[in-house]
Amino acid sequence: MNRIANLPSTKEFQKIDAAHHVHPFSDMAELNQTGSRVIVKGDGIFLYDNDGAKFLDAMSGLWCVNIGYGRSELAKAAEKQMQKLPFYNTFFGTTHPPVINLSEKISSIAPKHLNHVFFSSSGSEANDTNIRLVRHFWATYGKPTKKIIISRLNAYHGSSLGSASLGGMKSMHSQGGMPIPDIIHIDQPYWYAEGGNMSPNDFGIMRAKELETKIMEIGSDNIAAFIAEPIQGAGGVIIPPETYWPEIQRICEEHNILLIADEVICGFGRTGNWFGSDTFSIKPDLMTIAKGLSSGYQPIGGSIISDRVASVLETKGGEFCHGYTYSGHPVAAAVACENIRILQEENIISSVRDETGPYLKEKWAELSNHPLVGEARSLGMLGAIELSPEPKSRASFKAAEGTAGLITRNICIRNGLIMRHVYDKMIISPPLIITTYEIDNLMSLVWKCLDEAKMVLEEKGLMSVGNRRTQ
Ligand code: PXG
Repeated sequence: MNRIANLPSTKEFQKIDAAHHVHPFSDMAELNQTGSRVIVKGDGIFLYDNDGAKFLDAMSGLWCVNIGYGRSELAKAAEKQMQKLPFYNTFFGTTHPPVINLSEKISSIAPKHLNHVFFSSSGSEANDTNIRLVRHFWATYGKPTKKIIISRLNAYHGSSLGSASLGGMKSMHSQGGMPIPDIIHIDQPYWYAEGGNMSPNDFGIMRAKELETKIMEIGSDNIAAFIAEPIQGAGGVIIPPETYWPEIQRICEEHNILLIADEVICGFGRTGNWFGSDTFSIKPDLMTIAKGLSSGYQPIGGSIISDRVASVLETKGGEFCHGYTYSGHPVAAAVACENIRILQEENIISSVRDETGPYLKEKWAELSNHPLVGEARSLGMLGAIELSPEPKSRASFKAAEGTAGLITRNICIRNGLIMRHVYDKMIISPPLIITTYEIDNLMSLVWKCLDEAKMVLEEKGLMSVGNRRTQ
């Protein structure tokens, strides 16, 4: 793509951006020195910047553009709805066709026992709703002491005060007085870094049993729910051992704890089924959704609620004093409906399950032969590479954590590949519409960037070994 002629120059854009725009999760002093990347267009799996450079977007924006960029059907759905009814609320006994259609549609694709949706505009808001909802549920049920929510270290559940407290990101908790009371964290099922010499399956059971130990310690009469992502996304695409989820499910059921599956990343096809809960046979009481619900074309999220929870709240709960101006926003809802139609009619999710997901898995696994790679794991359209100076021992780098990852990420961008780093993990989450041909192109870029990264790390003397994870 050539530059779009009538736009200001990149330098001009960057100057105004630096003067007036405060970016999320950014060190503004540092960013304003280098200047922001100005993205002006998306098409399929590609993005274009203001200078005409093309990038393969292996992150689907921020894990969300599941059907890819540039689908005019969604633009038309938004326009049509804006012309007819751009806004009306769903408070005070009112509703409208887009929110009715979307609630029904979501219920039809969600696991059978989940048939009720409370809408928000984001995953953070939906998780804040979940905190209030599970506590209100237990109070209504006659067990008001059941208030504590158990989550996991290195989980990501959003950035608002409630949802960031649910999350287990230490860097976030260190700013702004978090976590809020009655939220506690247990360890994560991250075998590569924390499993030592245990087998992944033994490790999975051990980490699940930590939940049971915590419940015994605090007393199930004080615990409302356990929340977890089927696969941790922002924490670094951490795919749990296969023993983990069945054990978690057993523990939640036996101790009468609600289970919240945070499907903000895993939902809407990313793991090759509609939800990560389908892939791992999880039976949650609540699911958090956002991102892929509209493929990111509109800000919309929600909590899908089980029949059991909904029936208690509907028969005995009275008014749930909670809601957002934009709960069930008509334009966002119309766009989400159109997105789900496309996912269904174009068999996008079954292609991930049967064709492109297995293809990516095979090609991605080959990366474990690269001398800089300690592990290459993937599932559906999610993948991670653990960078290591000594792959055999799953060793970390001696340099500060994240140094090698940042260098590799910058090399990727210079080569036209958007692949994120989480400390020294490289991660991908490509649009679900990526073809096998495009996966081949993605893989050759990844190999090239890893080769280059190894060279640069060697040149800079950054290949010294830190901790070995196995003896
Ligand atoms: N739950 C999960 C599992 C998420 O991944 C949220 C909730 C919050 O959603 P909203 O729509 O409020 O952002 C998320 C969001 C990253 C990154 O750096 C990941 C997210 C958001 C921003 C950055 O990987 N995930």
